[in-house]
Amino acid sequence: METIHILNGPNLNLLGMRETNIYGHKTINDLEDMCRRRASENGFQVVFKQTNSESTLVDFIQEAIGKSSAIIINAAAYTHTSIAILDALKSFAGYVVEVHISDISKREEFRKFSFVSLRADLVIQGLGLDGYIEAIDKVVEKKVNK
Ligand code: CA2
Repeated sequence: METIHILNGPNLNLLGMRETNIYGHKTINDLEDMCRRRASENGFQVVFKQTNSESTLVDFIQEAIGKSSAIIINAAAYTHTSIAILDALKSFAGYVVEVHISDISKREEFRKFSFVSLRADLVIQGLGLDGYIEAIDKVVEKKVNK
């Protein structure tokens, strides 16, 4: 069975607990359940991780190399700052989908630039947690159309 790595960066463990006006009421556990369900309905298994640490996020990306056909990543604030995460993603040969819960193009100036976008094959933003489901669907489509 093919695997998708779904990787989440800093503070996303607080989903559903704070800033619900921006990020909604569902928790990271709800998100993990939603992703696992959608992936398994389509014959994929999921490695789902969250970390507050930049270096651990780099480690998670490296773990996907040779194991997963796709990475779905919400690098959270590291999106806007991390060349290390960009470099790690460049070492991964599979399909990369960048997801943001909010629409970063419509928020503060400092959120408008994304290092992750320099490697991502697809960017999905502003769809709330449904953006992750959309990302899984795109990975599935990509495989079907191969
Ligand atoms: O919209 C997104 O998904 C972001 O990646 C979320 C990041 C933010 O830094 C990016 O600019 C856009 C922040 C994640 C923090 O998530 C929280 C969730 C609930 C409560 C507090 C923070």
